[in-house]
Amino acid sequence: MKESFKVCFCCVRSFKVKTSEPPQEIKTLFDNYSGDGRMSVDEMLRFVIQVQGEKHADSNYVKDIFHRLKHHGVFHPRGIHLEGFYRYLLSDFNSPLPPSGEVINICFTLEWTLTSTEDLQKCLNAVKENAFEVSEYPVVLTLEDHLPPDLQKKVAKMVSKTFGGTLFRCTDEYKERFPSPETLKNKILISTKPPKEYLQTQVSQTSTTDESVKAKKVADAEELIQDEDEEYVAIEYRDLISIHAGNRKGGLKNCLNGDPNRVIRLSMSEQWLETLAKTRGSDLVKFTQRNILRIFPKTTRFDSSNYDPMVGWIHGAQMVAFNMQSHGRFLWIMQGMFKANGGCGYVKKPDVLLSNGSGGENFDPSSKSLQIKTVLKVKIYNGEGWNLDFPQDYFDRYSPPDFYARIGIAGIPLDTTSYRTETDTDEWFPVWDKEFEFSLRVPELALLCITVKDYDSNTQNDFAGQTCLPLSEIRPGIRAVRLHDRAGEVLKHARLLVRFVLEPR
Ligand SMILES: [Ca+2]
Ligand SMILES: [Ca+2]
Ligand SMILES: [Ca+2]
Repeated sequence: MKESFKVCFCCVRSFKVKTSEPPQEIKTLFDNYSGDGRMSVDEMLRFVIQVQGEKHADSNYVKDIFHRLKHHGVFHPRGIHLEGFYRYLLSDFNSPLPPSGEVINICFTLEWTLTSTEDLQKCLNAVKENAFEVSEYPVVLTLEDHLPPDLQKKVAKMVSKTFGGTLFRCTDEYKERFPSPETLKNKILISTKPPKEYLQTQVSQTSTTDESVKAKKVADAEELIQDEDEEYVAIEYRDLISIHAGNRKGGLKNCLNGDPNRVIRLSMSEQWLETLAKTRGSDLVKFTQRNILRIFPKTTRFDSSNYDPMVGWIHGAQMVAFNMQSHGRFLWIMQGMFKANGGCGYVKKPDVLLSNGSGGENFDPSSKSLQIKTVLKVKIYNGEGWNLDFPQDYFDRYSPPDFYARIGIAGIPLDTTSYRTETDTDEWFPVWDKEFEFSLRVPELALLCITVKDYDSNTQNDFAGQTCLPLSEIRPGIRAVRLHDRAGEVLKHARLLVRFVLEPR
């Protein structure tokens, strides 16, 4: 078959069209695990256990796979052919992450002005109705308010009445130690105060392009900030607050000292974090063992771009605030991280951040002496599906796309690295057959990031899909890696066939 691109009235370029074909290694595996060109349930079970590493699989599991393949029209009662086997490998039910319940992403953008308590009531009702739709884990509501005491009382009443028993109230037993998300299941927590970063974000979203006007607005906004401990906070309102914001009056130098008598939430800008990470990495880790650390974007990000969330996570920061409206690598890393734990929105910190070394020392993500713990081998065989997701001339006007893949690790500095495949020129079904090896010191904190692009010699390469996967949950074996668009929405067809091997050292 041929594919034609019309260049002008009289000129047409034609390209031979291949289809998605099983790579040689897949054919060999099929031969090894099948007799007379068909793979039976028992043979498939052996493959699933030995190659895919699914030790607990049984024949019902394989029968279920066969059943699902019926919809692809590649099923035979006595076993599957090579085509069926290849379709199984590339199918949605052969994901590199463990199967989880369907996750619905709910994103609220709420703007409430003082003029209407009706709107607030609507918001509170919406939160109440949907808070535990996806997971039972707690919902933290940060009230970005600037209210006089009489209105605080009013809000306190509304919040208490709406949420009733689901509202978590911080009793004395929790003053020195935050309860775990497990204990807080089905609870709503209120966090304040009107954080500086909120005001700054508001300023940064104003339409003016005059930097001096913006700087003035930032200064004005900062002056408006009231300390949470100031007396005029209504008692009813204070009682609702279960996560108390600490203040940063001690400055950069003293902010990590903490308070032995109570746990706090500290908000710090990405710049503070970067400065502290350079010289006081293990102090940050220690601070976040007891307290909550929240990172927010620096005020000069007027374009709502994002910063690298890894810096916060590898130091144990529990909340890393993001601009969800701007796309790019850092947003993909954020989305990748939260694919873990069934996509419920909470990811447990690895032990390395919670426990101390034999000498009582805290983990330092920038240490140069960390030992290699795991070697990850990733083989990218090929890819398919772009011809179904994109128009013929989407990537190149007069020829099929020239795909290459970039594959890398986001993690602690020593683990962070990336490689790329060769470019497969003029091919909708790229074949790379290339293996990459990663030596990892802290695999618990690593994400595997893959981006596919169309190579262009004269212009910027075109984006063709991406994914980030939490390494801690990657299932070994040959897997179908689905790709997502810039915003993180999964593409319907585009996917890669990839083999993962994890070797402990
Ligand atoms: Ca192009
Ligand atoms: Ca091309
Ligand atoms: Ca191209």
